[in-house]
Amino acid sequence: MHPTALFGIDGLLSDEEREIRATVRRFCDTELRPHLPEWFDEGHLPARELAQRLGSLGVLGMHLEGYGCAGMGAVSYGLACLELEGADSGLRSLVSVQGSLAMFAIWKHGSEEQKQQWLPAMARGEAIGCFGLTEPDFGSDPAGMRTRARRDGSDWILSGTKMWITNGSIADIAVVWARTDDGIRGFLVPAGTPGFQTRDIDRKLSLRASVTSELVLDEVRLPAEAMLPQARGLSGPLSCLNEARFGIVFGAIGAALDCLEATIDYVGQRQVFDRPLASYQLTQQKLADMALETGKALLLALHLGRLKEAGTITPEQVSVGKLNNVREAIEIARTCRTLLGANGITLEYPVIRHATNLESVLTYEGTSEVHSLVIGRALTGTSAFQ
Ligand code: TGC
Ligand code: FAD
Repeated sequence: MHPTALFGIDGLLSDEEREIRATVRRFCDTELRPHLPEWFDEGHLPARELAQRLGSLGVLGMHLEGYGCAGMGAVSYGLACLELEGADSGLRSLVSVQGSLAMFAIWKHGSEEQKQQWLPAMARGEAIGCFGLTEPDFGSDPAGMRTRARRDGSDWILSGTKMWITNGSIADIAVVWARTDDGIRGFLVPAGTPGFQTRDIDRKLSLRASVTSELVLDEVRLPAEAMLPQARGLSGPLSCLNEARFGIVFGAIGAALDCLEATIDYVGQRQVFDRPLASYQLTQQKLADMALETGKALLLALHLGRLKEAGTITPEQVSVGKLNNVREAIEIARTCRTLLGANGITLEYPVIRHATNLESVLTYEGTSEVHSLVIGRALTGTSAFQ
């Protein structure tokens, strides 16, 4: 029995949602899964080619309305993230950063000209975006950012460094957040603008099938219309994070389920002390606990998806989902690894790849500690960040 069948999850989905899930699943099975061990091993992703295939699939900015985007519901988007992250967190990251961070920033905060210029091409995967908020010294606390934008006539001059930026070196357009005399503002920086350089972060042991880069802005001159007119203050970038965090609420379950499915299969085959590993009570207890946490996480994700579709979801509720589901997913990946024994440390099985990927997922889009403190602040009315 599939772990989600224990919870009757399919009955909670519409025909269209099940169809989207099946379509993305087929894409992952045929176009991604066969290549992932190699991409992960080599630390290389054919991102530009994949972006176009993901654009044809219709998942880039799929939850946005207009400008060539599919205008799907939140649950459909979540299920696509679940399937993609079931293949690899790096693939979900590519889609999250494109649709929920870069495209959403332009869709929500951009001018009509910026939307027309970038969104249709980004939805097709012909233009790739990245989102530069984090800096070397300011990750959890982006309010401290040092990247600065100053006026020179009607132009803007940007200087600073952004760190850990997904898709950074392959992006055609970078959404860069910078401090101005008027507070934090967002800017669209096209690749190749003089003074703008990127450098990939190599030797990662997590999210190896994903491009992660440093962005260096050295007196980058931009026209006035490069600024996102509707974003003012830290709430601008944080509003985008809500979108990407929501995708992770679903995505993390995909990684957990992929581990669990591989492990259920493995313990049925593996003989220890002359019996299948599946026949031992300790094994079954681990499997039952993991199935419970996976199903509970999926129910939580679906509930948050319905709140999002109703337009009532709050950032604190997204924090509840991100904290719980990533924390449980990483625990499940580690437990699955124990059941696979030594085989669990190789790329022959997806488990160690998901486990190491989830270390990044636990950290990015707000660390588990940041989300605990967001929830603590909501419960007590007192901020413990400082
Ligand atoms: P705080 O005083 O709480 O808020 C400042 C202003 O922002 C508003 N706000 C939000 N608005 C929308 N959504 C949210 N989630 C919001 N949280 C806060 C708030 O109302 C206020 O607005 P206003 O109008 O009154 O000025 O700010 P703070 O400095 O105390 O910080 C709060 C904190 C720590 C929660 C925030 O800084 C935070 O979330 N830090 C974590 C940073 C983070 O998550 N970075 C992610 C970078 S992108 C990334 O990791 C991509 S990974 C790739 C992938 O997704 O695959
Ligand atoms: P720090 O903020 O230095 O945190 C270190 C530790 O201190 C953590 O455990 C943290 O929880 C804890 N901590 C921090 N503040 C407190 C506190 N007040 N109380 C208690 N504990 C605290 N960023 C982008 O802008 N765009 C991207 O596309 C992007 N992609 C990423 C891709 C990858 C693979 C990774 C790993 C990161 C990416 N990031 C991106 C950056 C990511 O968002 C940051 O790493 C994250 O926000 C944490 O910041 P930090 O690494 O500087 O850790």
